[in-house]
Amino acid sequence: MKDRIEALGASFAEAISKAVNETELEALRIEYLGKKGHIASLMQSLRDVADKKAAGQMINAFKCEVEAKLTEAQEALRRAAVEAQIRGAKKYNPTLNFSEELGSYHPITLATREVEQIFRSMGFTIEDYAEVVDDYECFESLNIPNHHPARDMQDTYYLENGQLLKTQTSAAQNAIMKKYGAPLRAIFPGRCFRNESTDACHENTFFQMEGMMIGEDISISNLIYFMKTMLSEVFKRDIKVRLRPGFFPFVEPGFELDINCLICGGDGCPSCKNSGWLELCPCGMIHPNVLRDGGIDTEKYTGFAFGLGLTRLAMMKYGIKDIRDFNSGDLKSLSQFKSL
Ligand code: FA5
Repeated sequence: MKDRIEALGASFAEAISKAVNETELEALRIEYLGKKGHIASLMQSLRDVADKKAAGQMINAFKCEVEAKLTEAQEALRRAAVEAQIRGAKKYNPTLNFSEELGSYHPITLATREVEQIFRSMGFTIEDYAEVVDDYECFESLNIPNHHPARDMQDTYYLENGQLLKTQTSAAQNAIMKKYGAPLRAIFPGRCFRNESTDACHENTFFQMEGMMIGEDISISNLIYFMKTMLSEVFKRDIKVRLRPGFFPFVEPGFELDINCLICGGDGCPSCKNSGWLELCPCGMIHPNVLRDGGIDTEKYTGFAFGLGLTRLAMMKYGIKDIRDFNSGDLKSLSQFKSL
C-alpha cells in the first residue's frame, strides 16, 4: 500500500506541476478524488490489507494532501488571472482628463462654462455660493420682507432649522456685495429649487446664473449692452429678443427679457407654453435698499443685476424641447453634447 501511495503521489505531483488551467485541474481532481478515482480504489483495496488502521491513515493523509494541493493550484491560477487582467487594463488617469470614451459633459455644464467664459472676458469674476441658505439671504436682503406677496411665487423646500433650498441665485447678492464692496462685476451660477409643478419649461430643480455690476454711473444702457453681448455670443446668430417691464422687489426698474422660442421659431409650442416667447433673463437696476443692505454707498454707486435661466438657455441652445430631459439621467440623449 505504501509503495502504491508513493507512486501515485509522485505522478500526482508531476501532473499538477504541469496543469495550466482550471479544466486540467478539474480533470486531475476527478482522476484522484472522483468516485472511481485512485483514492476510491485505494480505499477499496483496504479489505485485502492486514493493518487496516495504518493503511487507512496513509490513504487519508494522501487524500488530504491531494485536496490541499488542488486548492492551492486553483488559487494560484485565479490570482494569475486577476493580475493579468490588471496588467492589461487601461491605466487609471488621476488627472481626469476628458475622454470621449469615458463620458461627456452635461449640456447645462457646457452652457454654464460658455457663459462664464463670455463674462470672464468682460472682467467679471465667477463666484460659487451655497445651495442651502437662510431667509435673510433668499428674501429679506432682497427687499422681500416676510409678508411680501413676491414670496408666494417662490415656494421652496425648508429644513427643520429654518434654512431653505435657494429659489434664486439672487440669494448670493448680499454676501457678494459685502465680500467685495464697490465697484464689482461678478457672476454666480447655481442650482435653484422651487416647489412647483413641472412642464416642458418648468422644473423643480434648475440652474440660474446671477450677474451683478456695480460702479459709478452704471445705467440701463450698460445692462442692455451686456445682455445683448452675452446672447449674441451664446447663440452666435441674431435672435429676436423682447424687453418688457417686470416686477422684482430687488430691482427698480425691473425687466423681463424674453427670447423668441428657438424650438418653434415663435409659432408656439409646449416648450414656450404656446406663446412663442420664453422668459429667459429677468434683470434690472439694483434697488437702493438692496445696495444699502450690502454695504454699498448708494450716493456714489448704482448697479444692475440679472438672473439668467441657465437651464432654459441650454434648452434653446441645444434644441432640447423638454426641460425635464436635463434631470432624466437618460445618457442616450444627454451624452450627445461633448464639445467644450
Ligand atoms: C428670479 O429668479 C430673479 N431672481 C431674477 C432676477 C435677478 C431679476 C436679478 C432681477 C434681477 P424668475 O423667477 O423669473 O426671477 O427666474 C429667473 C429665470 O429663471 C426665468 O426667466 C427662467 O428662465 C428661470 N426659471 C425660473 N423658474 C424656473 C423653473 N421652474 N424651471 C426652469 N427655469 C426657471
